[in-house]
Amino acid sequence: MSLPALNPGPGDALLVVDVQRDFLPGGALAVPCGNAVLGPLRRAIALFAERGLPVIATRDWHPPDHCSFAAQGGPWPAHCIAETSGAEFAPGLRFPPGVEIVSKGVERTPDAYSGFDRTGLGPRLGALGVRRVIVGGLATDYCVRATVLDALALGFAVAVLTDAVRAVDVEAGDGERALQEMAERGARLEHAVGETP
Ligand code: VGL
Ligand code: ZN
Repeated sequence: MSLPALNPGPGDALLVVDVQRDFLPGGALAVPCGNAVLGPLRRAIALFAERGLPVIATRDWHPPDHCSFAAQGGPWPAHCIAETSGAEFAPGLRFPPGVEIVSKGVERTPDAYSGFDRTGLGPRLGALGVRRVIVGGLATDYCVRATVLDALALGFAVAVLTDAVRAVDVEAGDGERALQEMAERGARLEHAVGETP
């Protein structure tokens, strides 16, 4: 027996947040068990593609002297520098031909955790007729959280795929607290997408 899964349809878009080499094991800012999101996201991407529903991938795309890096007094090691291998999407995600890529944090300052932050993503989703975003990726307590809270504030319905997110957990429990906060603001927590078996 397994739990029912979210069954996507018209008005839904899949939002894959920052699934980049630097956030995976061995990367510059590795999220613990970050590669656990790959299988669930591969399945979600395939299902959305099969159904002709939009798939949007955000990426952290920083200049080499980005304000969030330790060398500039920021909280993080250098990561996801534009055009470097660390900024590449995880190998094997298999995005569909029509995938839309949203780059964020592209200026030296300020940082941007949210995929909606000065990217045009909100209006773009509106133009696509999207009413609900289904979100997975990295990291639960930073870019997933910020992206989900912005989507809710903009009036989109949101489902977070709990099997398809992992947290940095700078403090133990950060990821769980972030999920709770997203749920309190109106996001639904769903374990996965797919047909109910
Ligand atoms: C992220 C820390 C710094 C993220 C990005 O994608 O969650 N976290 N930059
Ligand atoms: Zn970053």
